[in-house]
Amino acid sequence: MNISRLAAISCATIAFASLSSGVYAQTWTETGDAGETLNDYQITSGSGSITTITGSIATDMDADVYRIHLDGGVFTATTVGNGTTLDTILALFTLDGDKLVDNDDASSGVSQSTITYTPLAAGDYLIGISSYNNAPFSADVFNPNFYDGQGGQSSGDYKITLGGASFSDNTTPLVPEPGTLATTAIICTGLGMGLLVGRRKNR
Ligand SMILES: [Ca+2]
Ligand SMILES: [Ca+2]
Ligand SMILES: [Ca+2]
Repeated sequence: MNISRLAAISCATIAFASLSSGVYAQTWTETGDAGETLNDYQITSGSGSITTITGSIATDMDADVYRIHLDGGVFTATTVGNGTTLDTILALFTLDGDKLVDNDDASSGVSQSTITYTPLAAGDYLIGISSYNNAPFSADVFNPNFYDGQGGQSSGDYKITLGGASFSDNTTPLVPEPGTLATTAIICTGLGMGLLVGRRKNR
């Protein structure tokens, strides 16, 4: 087999392996500022399980609400151990705005939060994060706000680790992590350079 053809096949194989090895971005990153009402929550979009939401409580009074799909088994969400200094509150709501569960501090001396909840049915729900003591409430069409916007005492970046959930808009094609593509590109570029040098030497 001609060596350049072999290199092309190698690159294709590496790219395919990257795509099929499950190295996908299962993270939703807050786009702009996620809303905190029934009318402007942010819809997570991707493919398959969602394992992480990252974002920012930009001011003490900021709160962010995201729409996710609960798969039907035990659902977990936590900010514990994720490197944030935010004093978080996590809350889970129905699409109608009813608050199902919330948590301020996961345990004594830990100001980050953990929720564990088994939904009656699989489906879409809303998860909210705020800064203590910007407390979560049930919302409805007459008062669509989940938070009163008072009492927040810290701000900064957060990372919510999720279990038992999928993207709400589960239609976006899988996208490999940028690092995987970059590695593939470097390997293939390296192969191409090697071939070029090899050819010049053979002249
Ligand atoms: Ca935000
Ligand atoms: Ca917000
Ligand atoms: Ca807390």
